[in-house]
Amino acid sequence: MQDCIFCKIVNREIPAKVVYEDEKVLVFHDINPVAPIHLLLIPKQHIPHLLAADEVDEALLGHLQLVAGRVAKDLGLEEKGFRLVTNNLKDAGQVVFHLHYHLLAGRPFGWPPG
Ligand code: D5M
Repeated sequence: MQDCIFCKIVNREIPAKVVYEDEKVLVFHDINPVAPIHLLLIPKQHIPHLLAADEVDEALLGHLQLVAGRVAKDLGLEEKGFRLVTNNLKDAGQVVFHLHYHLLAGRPFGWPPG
């Protein structure tokens, strides 16, 4: 999608610190980290948010979660754990309208979130 910042990262039109890539998914460092580890996992395909996803995206969404687990393992988070968050639309605080999961780790997190 033309004006989407994450599509531009996928197309290498703007830089990002990529830590994992396959044919469907890209994982890179968040530009404004809120934890010692703060990665973004995105489908390469432009899906604005989960409400815009469909049955045809089922395998892709499953794949994204498996990648999150693998990346977390590679980062040595088996013991301490991590948080996986997706903000959908305005009240959740979504600012980039290309579906993404925040993988957060490296410090304890409170519940409920603010
Ligand atoms: O979070 C959107 C997230 O996207 C936010 O944590 C900043 C991050 N962001 C925005 N632009 C970039 C670039 N260019 N590189 C890396 N990270 C970026 P949301 O869930 O929509 O509130």
